[in-house]
Amino acid sequence: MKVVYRPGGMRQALQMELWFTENLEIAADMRLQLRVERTLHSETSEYQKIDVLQTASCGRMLVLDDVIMTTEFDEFAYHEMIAHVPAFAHAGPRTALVIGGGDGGTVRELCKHANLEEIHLCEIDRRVVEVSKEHLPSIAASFDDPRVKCFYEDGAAWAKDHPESYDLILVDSSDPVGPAAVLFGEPFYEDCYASLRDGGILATQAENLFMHREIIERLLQYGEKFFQRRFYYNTRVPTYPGGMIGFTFFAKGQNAPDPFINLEKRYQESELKAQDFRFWNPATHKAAFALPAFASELEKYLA
Ligand code: SPM
Repeated sequence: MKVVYRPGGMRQALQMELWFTENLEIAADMRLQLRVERTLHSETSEYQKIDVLQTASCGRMLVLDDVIMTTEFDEFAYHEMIAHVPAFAHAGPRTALVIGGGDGGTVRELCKHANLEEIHLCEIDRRVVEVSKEHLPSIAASFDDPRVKCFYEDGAAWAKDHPESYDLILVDSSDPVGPAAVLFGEPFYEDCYASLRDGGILATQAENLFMHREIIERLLQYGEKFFQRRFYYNTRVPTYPGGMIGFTFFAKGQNAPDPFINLEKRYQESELKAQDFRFWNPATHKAAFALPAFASELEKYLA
C-alpha cells in the first residue's frame, strides 16, 4: 500500500490525513485514492500482501497487493451481479464453483439460491478467507452454510481436474497480474468449459470496457472458441477505477441458456424477494447486457 500523508484543508491545518492510493498495474496512469482512518490488518501471506483498512467513506476495505478488492460500501453491486445473473439464467443449477472470491461475497449471494445443493469455493490463499471472516463479517457471511465447502488450491488446476462437475462456475478473481494471471489464459477457459455440465454457465470478472478492451477482447475470443452462447455484461462499482466492471457470460452446449429467457418467471418462482437484493433485479439484470456504442465492435464475438 502506498500511504500518502498530505495536509488537510484550512481548518485542519495541523491534522495530517492518511490516504490509500491504489497501485493498479493494468491502469497505471489512473489512481484511485480513499481516505483511511486506520489499518485493521496487514500481512504478507504466501501469495500476496493482504490489508484491511477502515476507510472514511466506504467502510472496511479489502486490499490485495495494493489493489482494491472490495469495500463494505459497494460490494453488493459486484457480488450480486456476478452471482445472480448466471444463477437466474440457468434453468435449475444444483452445483456451483467459485474460483477466487476468498472474501466470501460471491458465495454469500449464491447461498440465497435454494436450488443450489453444493457450493464449492476454490481460493488459492487460505489467509484471504481467514482474514475476511475476522474483519469483513458482513461479506464473509455464509461460510457456515452446510452447502459450502472451501478448497485452498489453485483454481485453474481445480477446473482441469473436475470435468462435467458444475452448473455454474464464477471466477471472482483479482486482475491478470500475480496469482490470478493464469485465470485470464486460454487453457483455463477450455478447462472451465470441460468442468461445466451441459447447459452450464461460466461468468468471469472481466475488467473495464473503457480501460481494458484488449483484455476483454481476448477473453471473448476464448469464449468464441469454446462456448455456444456468449455475452458480456457490466455493473457499477464506485471503488474500482472507472466506476464500472464487467463480466463474461459464456454458456455451454446446444441447450446453452441465454441470460434473458424466463427471467421474471424464474425470479417469481424462486423463494427470493426484492428485499434479498440491493442491486440485482430483473431490470438491472437485463440492462447490464446493453453494450455502449463505443464498444459495439465486441458484438462480433457475442451470440
Ligand atoms: N470478491 C471481490 C473480489 C474482487 N474481484 C475483482 C477485483 C478487481 C479489482 N480490480 C478492478 C480493476 C478494474 N478494472
